[in-house]
Amino acid sequence: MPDLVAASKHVAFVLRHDPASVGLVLDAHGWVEVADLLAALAAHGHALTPDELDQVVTGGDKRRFELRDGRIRALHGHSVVVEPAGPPVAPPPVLYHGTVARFIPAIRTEGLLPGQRRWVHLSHDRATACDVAARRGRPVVLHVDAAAMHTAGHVFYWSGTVWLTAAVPPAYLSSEPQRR
Ligand code: HQG
Repeated sequence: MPDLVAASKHVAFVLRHDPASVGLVLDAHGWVEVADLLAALAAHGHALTPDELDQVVTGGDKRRFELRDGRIRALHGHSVVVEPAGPPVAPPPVLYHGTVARFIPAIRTEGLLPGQRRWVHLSHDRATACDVAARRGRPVVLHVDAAAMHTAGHVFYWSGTVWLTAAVPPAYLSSEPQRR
């Protein structure tokens, strides 16, 4: 039985960043045939059974993958260029971004940029943003005026777990009051 967290990380790596590492090519929306993925993983020493892949998709702490009609794709996190998972959606008025203090000076100047990824990832609630930030250190949560961005023509996508947008200019960001 493989470690399902490690398996999930590897499947995420393949479907988000480097399908060629196991000889796969994704379609424009990031899909690949499940049978092709399982064969490619097995051929590269990362064999998973269909049941184990199901557990990777349905288990874990959050929804990262979509299985449909015998195909699978990552829903967020891509660095490879793929079309967004769905059509543009009007966002809630406020979204949240969890980061850490060392990035704040650059974020104040440049806004939120996707960096290595295809999209900037935003959270629908503060608690989720804290969890995202805690991967890197003590969380700093920024509020995003998504309503104003939407009015100004910025496009948002909902992956089912995270909100995606191309970039967030600094004018739409605000810090929370300091808590003691
Ligand atoms: C920061 C995980 C300097 C940004 C999470 C973040 C999420 C800047 C880091 C998903 C900046 C990028 C994505 C700027 C942004 N200057 N730093 N102008 N703009 N940053 O990992 O949002 O578990 O690429 O604040 O839960 O942390 O993998 O993005 O700290 O949903 O499914 O640059 O990844 O999902 O880091 O995380 P990331 P993220 P999974």
